[in-house]
Amino acid sequence: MVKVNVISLLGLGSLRCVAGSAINTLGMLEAPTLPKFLTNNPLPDGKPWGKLTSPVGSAPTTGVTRRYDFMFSRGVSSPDGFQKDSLLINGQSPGPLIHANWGDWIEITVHNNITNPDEGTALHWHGFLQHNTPWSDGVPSVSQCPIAPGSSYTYRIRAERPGTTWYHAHYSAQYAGGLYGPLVVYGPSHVDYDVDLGPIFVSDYFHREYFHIVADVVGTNATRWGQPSDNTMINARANFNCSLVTDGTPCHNNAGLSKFRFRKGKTYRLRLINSSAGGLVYFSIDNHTLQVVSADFVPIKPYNATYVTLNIGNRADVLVTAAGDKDAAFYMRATQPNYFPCARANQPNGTAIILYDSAAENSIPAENPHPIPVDTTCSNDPLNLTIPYYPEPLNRQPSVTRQIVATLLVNATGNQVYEMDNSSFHANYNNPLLPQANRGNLTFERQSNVYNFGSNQTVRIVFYNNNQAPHPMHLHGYDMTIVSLGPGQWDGTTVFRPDNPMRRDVQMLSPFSHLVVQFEANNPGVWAFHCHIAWHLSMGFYINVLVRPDEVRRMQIPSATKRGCDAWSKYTKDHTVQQIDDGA
Ligand SMILES: *[C@@H]1O[C@H](CO)[C@@H](O)[C@H](O)[C@H]1NC(C)=O
Ligand SMILES: *[C@@H]1O[C@H](CO)[C@@H](O)[C@H](O)[C@H]1NC(C)=O
Ligand SMILES: *[C@@H]1O[C@H](CO)[C@@H](O)[C@H](O)[C@H]1NC(C)=O
Ligand SMILES: *[C@@H]1O[C@H](CO)[C@@H](O)[C@H](O)[C@H]1NC(C)=O
Ligand SMILES: *[C@@H]1O[C@H](CO)[C@@H](O)[C@H](O)[C@H]1NC(C)=O
Ligand SMILES: *[C@@H]1O[C@H](CO)[C@@H](O)[C@H](O)[C@H]1NC(C)=O
Ligand SMILES: *[C@@H]1O[C@H](CO)[C@@H](O)[C@H](O)[C@H]1NC(C)=O
Ligand SMILES: *[C@@H]1O[C@H](CO)[C@@H](O)[C@H](O)[C@H]1NC(C)=O
Ligand SMILES: *[C@@H]1O[C@H](CO)[C@@H](O)[C@H](O)[C@H]1NC(C)=O
Ligand SMILES: *[C@@H]1O[C@H](CO)[C@@H](O)[C@H](O)[C@H]1NC(C)=O
Ligand SMILES: *[C@@H]1O[C@H](CO)[C@@H](O)[C@H](O)[C@H]1NC(C)=O
Ligand SMILES: *[C@@H]1O[C@H](CO)[C@@H](O)[C@H](O)[C@H]1NC(C)=O
Ligand SMILES: [Cu+2]
Repeated sequence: MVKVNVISLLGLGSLRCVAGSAINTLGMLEAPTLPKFLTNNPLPDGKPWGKLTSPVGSAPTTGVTRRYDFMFSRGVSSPDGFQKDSLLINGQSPGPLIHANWGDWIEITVHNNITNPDEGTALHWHGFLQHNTPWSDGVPSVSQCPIAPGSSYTYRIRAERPGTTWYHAHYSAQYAGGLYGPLVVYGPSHVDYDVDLGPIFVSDYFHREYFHIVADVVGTNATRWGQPSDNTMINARANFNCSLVTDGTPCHNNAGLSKFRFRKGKTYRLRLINSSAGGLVYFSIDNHTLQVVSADFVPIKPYNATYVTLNIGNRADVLVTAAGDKDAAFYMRATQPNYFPCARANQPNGTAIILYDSAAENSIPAENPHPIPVDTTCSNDPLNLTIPYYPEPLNRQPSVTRQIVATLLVNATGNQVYEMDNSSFHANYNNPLLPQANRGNLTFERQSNVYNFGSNQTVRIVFYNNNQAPHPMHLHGYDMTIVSLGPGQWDGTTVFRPDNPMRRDVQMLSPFSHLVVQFEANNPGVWAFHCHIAWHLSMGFYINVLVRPDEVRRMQIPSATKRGCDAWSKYTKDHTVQQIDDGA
C-alpha cells in the first residue's frame, strides 16, 4: 500500500490562515458581538444591500467574494474537561465564523489533513439553496466525490438570503466528531435590536469518537444500538463530573461554562443553532422572555415564549431584552427532554451564564428554570406559533404527490437499518449522482434512493414514519412548505394554514406519524432529503430528490468537481476505504 505524503500534497507554502487562528473565543466574555453588516463594501447609501428593506426577492449584486481557508485535521480537545480525540478546523471545534453580507459570494477552500486513520470529507452549508451552484452542496456521492486525504477542494457559494446557519461535514457522522461551525449572513431585518450576541450552539456531546458510535449503531449487537450522550453544551462548553470516568482518560472538573455579558436596557439578538447529533433541545433563560423572530432561514412574526424548541439542524433567532438588575446573573439553559423517545442523555441539563453590567465574572446565578413541556412527539414549536413574516400561499394543486414510507428493521445479517420504500441508502463515493445526471444517465443504482420528479412544477411528498423514533427531516436546495403533519395516516385533504403555511429547512417527522411537505421545483439538481439525527442517517434514512433532469443535463459543472473525483479515484486505487455506514 502506498502511503500518501499528506504534507507534500498540501503545498503548505501557499496556506494563508492556519497558525494564529486557532483561538476559539466562542462562549467567552471576550467573544466579539456581531455587526449589523460588514462595512468593507458599502454602497452609496451606506448599506451593502442598497435601498432594500426586506429580504424578499433575489439577492443584490455586491461584487464581493469572501475567502476562507480551512485545514481539517485530528487533534485532542477537552471542551467539557474530558480529553478526547476530535476532528478540528484550523485547530478548533467549532470552526471559525463564516460571515458575509446578503448577496456576497463566499469561497471556502478545505484542505483534508485527516490522517491516522485517513478519512475522506466534504463540507455542507446547511440551508443554503445553491441556486445555480448545486455542485457546491457538499454531499459526497451526490454533488461531489469525497475530498481525498491530502488534497484540497474549493467551494464557491452565494449568500442568497440573510440569516443564521451552520456549516458541517456531510461525510459519515464527522460533524459529531467536531467538523462544524457557524455561518451568518447579514441583511435587512424585520425586527430592531441593539446588539447581535452572535451564534449560540446548543448540542449534545459524546465522549466516544464518532466512528466507534457509528460502528455500534449500525452493528449487530443490539445492546449497543442505543447511544446516550455524555453531556449537553452551550457554545461547546460545559462542566463534567470527572468521578464518572473509570478508564483513566485525562479529565478535569469545572472546565467552565459559556458566559455572556448583558447591559441593562439593551435588546440582544441571539442566533441559536442546534448542532446535536442525537437529541431535541429546549432553550430558555431564567427570568427572561424570549421573542422568537426567525425559524431556520425564515423570518417569522415575532412571538413571546419562555422556551424555544430546537430539533437537530434547526435554528431560531430570538430577541431578549435585558431587564434584570445591573449586578444580576442568570442561567441560560439548553435542556434535553430526557424521556423516551426524544433524547437519551446522561447529562441533559446544559447551562451557560449571563452576567449583567457589574456582575463579577465568577458569579453563580440562582436556579430559577422555566418549566419545559413533556411532549413525547418531540415536535417543533406548534405551527400556529410560527407564522412566516413574508407570506407565500400554498399551491393546493401539486403536479405530483409521492408517498414514502420509512421503516426501521433488522436485516438478514442482523444489522439495524432504516429503509425508505424498502431501500436503505448507501453512498457510492466513486460515482456522484449530480455529475451522472449531468451526463444524461438517469439509471441509478437502487441503493442511491433517487426519486426523479422530472419536470413537475409542484412536488408534494407524503412521508410516513412507521417507527417509534422521531426524525428531524432536512431537505437540501429548498425550504419545505409544511402542508400537514400529525399522527397516523394523512386524510389527504387537511392542510395547515394554506394562506401562509410554515416553511423551513428542518421539520420534525414524529413517531408513527405523517409529514406532508411540498416545494416549487425551481431549483434543478439532485438534492438530499434525510433525517438529521447523525446515527439515523448512518443507518440509511436518506433519499435524493432529482429535480428537472433536462436542466441538470445542460449545466456546466466546474472542472474542479471532476478533478476532485480524479484525486479520490487515485486515492482509492491505493487505499481501501472503510465505509462504516451509509456514507452521507
Ligand atoms: C495535520 O494533522 C496533524 C495531526 O494529525 C498535525 O500534527 C499537523 O499539524 C497538521 N498539519 C497542518 C498543516 O495543519
Ligand atoms: C454486546 O455488547 C454488550 C455491551 O457492551 C457486551 O456485554 C456483549 O458481550 C456484546 N455481545 C457480543 C455478542 O459481542
Ligand atoms: C460525581 O459523581 C460521583 C460518582 O457517581 C458522585 O458520587 C458525586 O456525587 C458526583 N458529584 C457531583 C457534584 O454531582
Ligand atoms: C437538537 O435537536 C435534537 C433532535 O431533535 C434534540 O434531540 C436535541 O435535544 C436538540 N438539542 C438542543 C440543545 O436543543
Ligand atoms: C427570578 O424570578 C423569580 C420568580 O419567578 C424571583 O423570585 C427572583 O427574585 C428572580 N430573580 C432575579 C435575579 O430577578
Ligand atoms: C413580548 O415581550 C416584549 C419584551 O419582553 C414586550 O415588549 C412585548 O409587549 C411582549 N409582547 C406580547 C404580545 O406579550
Ligand atoms: C437535570 O435537571 C433535572 C431537573 O432539574 C433533574 O431532575 C436531573 O437530576 C438533572 N440531571 C442531572 C444529570 O443533573
Ligand atoms: C395552537 O394549537 C394548540 C393545539 O395544537 C392550541 O392549544 C393553542 O391554543 C393554539 N395557539 C394559538 C395561538 O392558536
Ligand atoms: C444489512 O445492513 C448492513 C448495514 O447497512 C449492510 O452492511 C449489510 O450488507 C446488510 N445485510 C443485508 C443482508 O442486506
Ligand atoms: C415494500 O415491501 C412490501 C413488502 O414486501 C411491499 O408490500 C411494498 O409494496 C413495498 N413497497 C415499495 C414502495 O416498494
Ligand atoms: C448509468 O449509471 C448506472 C449506475 O451508476 C450504471 O450502472 C450504468 O452502467 C450507467 N449507464 C451508462 C450507459 O453509462
Ligand atoms: C412527475 O413526477 C412523476 C413521479 O416521479 C413522474 O412519474 C412523472 O413523469 C413526472 N412528470 C413530468 C411531467 O415530468
Ligand atoms: Cu431519524
